[in-house]
Amino acid sequence: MQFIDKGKISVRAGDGGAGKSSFRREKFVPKGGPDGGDGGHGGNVVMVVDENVNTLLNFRYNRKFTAENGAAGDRKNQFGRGGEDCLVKVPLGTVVRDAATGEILADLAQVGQRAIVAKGGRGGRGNAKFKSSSRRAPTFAEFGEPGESRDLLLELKLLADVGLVGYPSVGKSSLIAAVSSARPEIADYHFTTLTPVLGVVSLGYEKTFVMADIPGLIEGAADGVGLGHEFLRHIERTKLILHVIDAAAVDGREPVEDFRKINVELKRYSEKLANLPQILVANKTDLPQSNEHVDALKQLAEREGLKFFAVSAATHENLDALINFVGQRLDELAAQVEPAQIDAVKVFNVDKDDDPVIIERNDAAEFIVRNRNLEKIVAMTNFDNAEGLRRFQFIWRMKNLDALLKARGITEGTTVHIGDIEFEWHE
Ligand SMILES: Nc1nc2c(ncn2[C@@H]2O[C@H](COP(=O)(O)OP(=O)(O)OP(=O)(O)O)[C@@H](O)[C@H]2O)c(=O)[nH]1
Ligand SMILES: [Mg+2]
Repeated sequence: MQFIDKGKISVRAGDGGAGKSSFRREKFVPKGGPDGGDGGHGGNVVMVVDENVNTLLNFRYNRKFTAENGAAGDRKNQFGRGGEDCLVKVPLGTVVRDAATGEILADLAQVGQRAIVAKGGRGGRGNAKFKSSSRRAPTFAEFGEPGESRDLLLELKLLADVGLVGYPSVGKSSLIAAVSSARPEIADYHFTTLTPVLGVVSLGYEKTFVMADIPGLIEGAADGVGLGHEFLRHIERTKLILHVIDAAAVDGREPVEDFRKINVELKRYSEKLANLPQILVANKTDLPQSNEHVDALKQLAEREGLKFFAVSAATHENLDALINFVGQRLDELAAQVEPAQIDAVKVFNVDKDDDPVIIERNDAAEFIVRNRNLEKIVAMTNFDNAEGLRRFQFIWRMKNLDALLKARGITEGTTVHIGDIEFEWHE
């Protein structure tokens, strides 16, 4: 659809800080215990809905967002400082997808809403954490866990400010065509409009609002009769409803009765929809037979406390007054908006429960072991330290990797790659 704005960005969360390996050194304490502190947590990349951002334009020039790394731990059990989060400001209505899988990670529909799209790495544990009854002086400390990184697709769904509702053929599509550049199909049979259409209405320099035209409603719409309730959700998030009525009663309809019936359907569909402010728009006033109904509709609007406009989509009579009033009402409604209820921060983690060990061979007949958990441990292990190496070997045995490699025909001295490291395999 023409109103979808798109962007592609890369995000990288901060790595956890390295844990420290050190020992207490005090006067009169010749052999102090391990006192290396943990590294700090890496910063997250967080999307936040900002009402001052209206488009995804910024992401065409700025495509990389990186959060700060955690600081390393230090002696005397000092923990490293956590890395700062990286905040990415996006417009209301942004949908965030994982570029690799297409999976929707976040649907940001409220001002202030936040979503963590890349999680910072855990800080590495200092050697103080590895002390146990059997290992009183561990020299081993972990490196920090690498932060998540991923490519994201951003999509901005244009949310309509105003929705048009009414019976079929009352002139909803004619109205949107008259006030915007939208060009929906218009015809003298029912259900001409089959899918929602959005139109941007301009009120002079830099001031616009978005109007949504939906298929006509009939009795039973809330139950799915006609084109039904599927389309009502498109206007549930609008701020204002233009209730369009055929004042000329071209179909031999009863205009006042139509107004009631449509409102019953709206209410049956959702209380929220029924409670949206409405403006009553009597259309087709260019036709002489409208005269007898316009007064009745005007009185109806007075009784209901609604603003009333008698217009003609065909001759554009009174349409300027209508859209100027709508623009003004929208400004007022925006000013009195209650502080957004902000959803709890959602965390989207690439770590899945299923983490299979995958063994592949490269062109040089070397072995490549893929396993997210193991790769993470490789990144966090200091292999120059004998204890770190032993710990890695322990996890290696736990995952039964020797047997898996042997089943694939590994021989003495063959190179094995895991993440960034490689080593020679020996029985
Ligand atoms: N005379 C006159 N005819 C109008 C006016 N507005 C719409 N019409 C006619 O009414 C018929 C229906 O108009 P549409 O705009 O397609 O009505 P709609 O409400 O979108 O109808 P659905 O999409 O079927 O729900 C068409 O033949 C239009 O030309 C008007 O102001 N004056
Ligand atoms: Mg239509």
